[in-house]
Amino acid sequence: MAPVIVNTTPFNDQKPGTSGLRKKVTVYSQPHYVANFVQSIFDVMDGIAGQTVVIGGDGRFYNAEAIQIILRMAAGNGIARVLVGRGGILSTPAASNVIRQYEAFGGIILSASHNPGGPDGDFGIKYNIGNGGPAPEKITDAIHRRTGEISEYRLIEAPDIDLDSLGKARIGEMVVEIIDPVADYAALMERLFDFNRIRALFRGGFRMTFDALSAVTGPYAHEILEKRLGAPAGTVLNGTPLPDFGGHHPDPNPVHAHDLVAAMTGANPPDFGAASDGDGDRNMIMGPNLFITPSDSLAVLAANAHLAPGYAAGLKGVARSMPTSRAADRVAAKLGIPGFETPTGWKFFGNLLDAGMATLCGEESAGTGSDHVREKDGLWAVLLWLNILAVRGEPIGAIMTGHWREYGRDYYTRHDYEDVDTATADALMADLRANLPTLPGMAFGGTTVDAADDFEYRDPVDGSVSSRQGVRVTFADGSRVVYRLSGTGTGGATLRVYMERYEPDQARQDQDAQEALSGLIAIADQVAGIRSRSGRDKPSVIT
Ligand code: VG1
Ligand code: CO
Repeated sequence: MAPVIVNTTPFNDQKPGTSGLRKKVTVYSQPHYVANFVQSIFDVMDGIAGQTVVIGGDGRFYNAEAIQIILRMAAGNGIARVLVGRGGILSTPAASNVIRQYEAFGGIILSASHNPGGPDGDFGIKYNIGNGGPAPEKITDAIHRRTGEISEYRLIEAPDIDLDSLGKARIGEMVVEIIDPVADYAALMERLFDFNRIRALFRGGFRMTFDALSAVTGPYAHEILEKRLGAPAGTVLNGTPLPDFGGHHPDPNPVHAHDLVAAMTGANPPDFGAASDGDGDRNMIMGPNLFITPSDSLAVLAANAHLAPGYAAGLKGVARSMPTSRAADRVAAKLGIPGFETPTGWKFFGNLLDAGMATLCGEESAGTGSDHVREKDGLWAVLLWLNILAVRGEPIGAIMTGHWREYGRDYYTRHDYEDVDTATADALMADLRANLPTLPGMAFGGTTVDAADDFEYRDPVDGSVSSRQGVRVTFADGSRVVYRLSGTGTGGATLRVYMERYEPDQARQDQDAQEALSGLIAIADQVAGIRSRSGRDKPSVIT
């Protein structure tokens, strides 16, 4: 069957950000918008014809419509076989696993992750390469260039495929296989973790709450936590994926995961609480009346990973994104393994994982993962915590406190100023960058600036350089402030300010983070003039 060639003209806004191309549904549903971007991916990915490609998404509004378009286009571009999660569903880590397990050429993941969904919400498309991970910058840059030149796309005209029934169908020559989105992923988790031990933990009365935020992890959590591990029914909250996430903002932080926070606060809360995000790659971890920062979580997981069968041989290295606290570095140093600092976004971990230089990776934004796939993985982090809790037999609060006593505590907070006028945010960053040479030596609130730079990363595997990744200011007392603009938003600009201070004194490790960091928070404002320039007197979100 010959493909139909459709004439088109470029859109000037198809530049992928930190994690794919995210736009409002109203932008994505314009005629040709999905097709232009997807054709640009196919045009850039030499050799994709004749290959297997994986397609799945987080189930948000427009997921199924986009998949039907992409399937016709895949057939029109000579793809031999497409694997699609039933219902169009694949969590991001599950998609990464399917790409690897079936040795696919790559995958197209439909998600705007932690951004809200629904007709007025966001949608996104991301391309992952054959290692299962997000396409590196070289490829996303090439896709963006292609979107500026595109003049036609190809498709095979065919009726919609039934995405809800397992099995095979065809579009022209191309085979479409609808697969179970959970089975392969659950089997991988059983190989990595001691399910018997975790089952025994639950049998002993251990209680947990998992908030799926009406997003993609519901079916995974029901199957793994309640069915395979025997956690009581009701452990999973908001476990049915909904196209608008039931109105939730599917971002697992203390502000948006309010059901989890409510369940974990007060008298007699469960022993352990967790939440994931829209596409299942993030995790939020709580103990009874206790929020564990993602930076601390990465450090504790690195220090204890050997207690899980999949990591019994030890770790090769630990990598964290630049704004993530340095708590993980302290664990790496003690273990005598390398610690890496990469720019924000999971795509920068891929080379380190492929080269066997790092085993665990993490970001302050609630992303943690390992070399089992090439994406961050929310449920994986929850299961690693459960495995550690089962083996150590201590409450999570005691494990956290013990960690601080051993390594010291890196007090940490991130302040987000959302929906700031783009010109204002750009000018603030430009002025910060312009002031970098004069900052060192300047005094602020009892301390002085030690060093200031704009983070540049040189990939140790392929030598590629990524510059302008965020302004870092370190102070003589060892504290640090990082400023960067978000690359995942779809309206205005979001300024992220990351602050941390190391506290080695055991007697001072149990304060509230906002109080412990109040001096540094004031300094961060002084250095960049956030309040005066943005007109905001406080951040929109504090995590
Ligand atoms: C944010 C986070 C970053 C994360 C990215 C994608 O990016 O800060 O750590 O990798 O989202 O996560 P930004 O550019 O907005 O700061 V996900 O779970 O939304 O795919
Ligand atoms: Co996500």
